[in-house]
Amino acid sequence: MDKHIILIGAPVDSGKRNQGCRMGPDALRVAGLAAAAEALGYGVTDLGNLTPEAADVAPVGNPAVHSLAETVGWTRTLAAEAQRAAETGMPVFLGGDHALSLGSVSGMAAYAKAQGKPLFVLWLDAHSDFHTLDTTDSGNLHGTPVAYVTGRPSFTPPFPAPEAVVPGENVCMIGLRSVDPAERDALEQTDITVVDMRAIDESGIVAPLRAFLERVEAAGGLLHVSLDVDFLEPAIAPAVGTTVPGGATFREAHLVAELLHDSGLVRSLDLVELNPFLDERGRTASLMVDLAASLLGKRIFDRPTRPFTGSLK
Ligand code: 4U7
Ligand code: MN
Ligand code: MN
Ligand code: MN
Repeated sequence: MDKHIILIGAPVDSGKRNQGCRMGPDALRVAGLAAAAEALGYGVTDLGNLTPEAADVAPVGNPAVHSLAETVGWTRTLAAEAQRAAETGMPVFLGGDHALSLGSVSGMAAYAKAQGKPLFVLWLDAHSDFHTLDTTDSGNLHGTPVAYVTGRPSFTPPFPAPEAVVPGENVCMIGLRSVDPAERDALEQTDITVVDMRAIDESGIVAPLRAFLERVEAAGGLLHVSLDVDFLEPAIAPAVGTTVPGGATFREAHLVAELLHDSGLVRSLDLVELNPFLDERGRTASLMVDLAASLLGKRIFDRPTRPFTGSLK
């Protein structure tokens, strides 16, 4: 298991109106994800691109919600695949828009529960994705997965009741800079850790990440990382429909990935919201692959993790 990666193509494009994320999994493959993992000593199994099971759902109260049946189908398919794949390796979900995390995270939560361990979730995103079916004005379901997996109301039915709910105290969001008022009000009622860009600017990105990782470690938890392209500064990662200025820099993002690797805690990963239709010569796909490689152990110098003191020996 330790050094085995299962690539799960999840060309989910139902979570928002602008299309193109369905091309994400293949762009991540073309950018060399499997080869990068193999170069780091991992065995790689690629399950190819999945298709959502058919779902028949009654309409919900909020008329803005769209592509509901397709998203429910994806959630069932991906939750089941997460549990299966986790038995043999580290599932890496190739998105696809962020609606895929309705399935990947709920599936990993069910897997963790079966292992008798708590699931923790690190949400790297400009957005909190904390809308319920009732509060979303856009009706875009890629803005809802954290609400679903933490057990907020409104989802069930039509979504399957999660086998295991992720407690808010097990969730840490880093990179926030676009949170809707309804999301903010709801977040304030939870124990979710929120690290917005202002906090990062004032205190740096390392301290809050380390504090969270220490909690995961102390609890003997499994960590799922969900990386939304819009976590990154749009100038370096343009291939996303929901750009918000002021994102994580190249260096911050790599540092996060390297610290995650060093923690040894990451059990599963989403790479989401890549829209290759909006990319420039593949640079966003390449950056996402490079970050995944850092998270899997790629480093510039093979050296102890203590700070550089003037000698590489
Ligand atoms: B993403 C938004 F209104 N909150 O609900 C919404 F700002 O997965 C954006 O993080 C959601 O990219 C973004 O539509 C979802 C909007
Ligand atoms: Mn998101
Ligand atoms: Mn986002
Ligand atoms: Mn987005």
